[in-house]
Amino acid sequence: MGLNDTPSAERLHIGFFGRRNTGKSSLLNAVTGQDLAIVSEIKGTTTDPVYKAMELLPLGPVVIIDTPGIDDKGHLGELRIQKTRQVLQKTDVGVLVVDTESGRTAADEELIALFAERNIAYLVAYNKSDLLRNVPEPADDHEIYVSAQTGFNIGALKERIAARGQTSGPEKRILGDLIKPGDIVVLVVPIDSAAPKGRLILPQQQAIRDVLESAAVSVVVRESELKATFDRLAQKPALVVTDSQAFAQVQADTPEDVPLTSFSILFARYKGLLDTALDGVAALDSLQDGDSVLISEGCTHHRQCDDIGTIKLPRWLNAYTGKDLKYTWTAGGTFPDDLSPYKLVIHCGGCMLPTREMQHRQQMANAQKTPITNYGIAIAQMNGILERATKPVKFGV
Ligand SMILES: Nc1nc2c(ncn2[C@@H]2O[C@H](COP(=O)(O)OP(=O)(O)OP(=O)(O)O)[C@@H](O)[C@H]2O)c(=O)[nH]1
Ligand SMILES: [Mg+2]
Repeated sequence: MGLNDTPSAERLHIGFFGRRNTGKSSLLNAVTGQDLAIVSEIKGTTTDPVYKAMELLPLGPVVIIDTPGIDDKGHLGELRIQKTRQVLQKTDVGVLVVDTESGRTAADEELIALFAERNIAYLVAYNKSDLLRNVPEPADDHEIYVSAQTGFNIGALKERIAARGQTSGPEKRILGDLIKPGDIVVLVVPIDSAAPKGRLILPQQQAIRDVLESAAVSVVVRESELKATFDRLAQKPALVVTDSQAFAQVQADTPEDVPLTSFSILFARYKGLLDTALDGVAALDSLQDGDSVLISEGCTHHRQCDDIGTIKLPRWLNAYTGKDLKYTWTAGGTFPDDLSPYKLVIHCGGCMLPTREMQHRQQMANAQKTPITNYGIAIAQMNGILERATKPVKFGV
């Protein structure tokens, strides 16, 4: 991924759902103005979800998702629901496409219930309204009458999707709100055998970008060069941000009066996950012999995270707690519905998962009263520097 690409997790994900043949694929083509999806009069043309990243005005960078139609039997069936849930994990705005002539059915109501369950903003698009003699007034602002065929109301639909997708509140920053123009921020990036060849990982890229936007100065170093860097800088850094894996050395080499935090803490805050993760980490100190810990990763292809999750974390946890713990691992889109077997869930930072999905996993854990924290915060706790590392985000620098 290049620096100029909007990361997938940051794009607005728009999913088209509905019964077979209602015109989901046609509507997707109309909205994007491109022939992306195959359309036919045969029911069940789209067989698997299709994801397409693109720039779409007035929405900006988006991912458009076409989904297979659900059947007309009025009941989604367990497998369909499972498949739909997988797409819903990634969906920010759901467009339920209904054939205007046949209207809404029980299957549509089930889909609406699934949107509601996950707090997903949705619209009901009554398609094929070219076949109606009179287009009725929508019942409420969830509904819109459209025609993929004639283009009727397609512009309005896009605007409504944009309105639904807008997150309220002030724009969130990774660290830009903590620093001033001209500040020096030292970013500590270990380059070990598990680091990706030839590039930086996404959170590092995003942090550098945010420093640039603040007209501040980023100095990017390995932990082995940190000490010498302090000696050379004429201006005291406003903040040091480290990869959690290098905590031990970085905290030793960073003068007490220089604020120190980690990428994982900054991103947990950015995604609204920090408070729960800080509550959850307390469970580390009450683990007993035989307790089970779930270690969850958001993707399946990050060697660096894999190395931390499967090897380093268990080793550190065993040493820190002195207990005989049992470990379970999950990776990628899977996350257990039932968390009751676990005394603690330690999740990766989720840099490749949509924020919505990370929040959903936290909510599941909260609802089941299972403590949940993340890799970086657990590592800070085990290194005895959680208090120091959270100070900059709690009290500023
Ligand atoms: N009259 C009319 N026909 C439409 C409209 N939109 C789609 N169709 C027709 O409806 C049929 C199904 O369209 P698709 O876009 O393949 O429907 P789909 O919901 O993606 O279907 P599956 O992938 O099979 O679930 C095709 O014959 C389209 O030409 C519309 O706005 N008006
Ligand atoms: Mg289709």
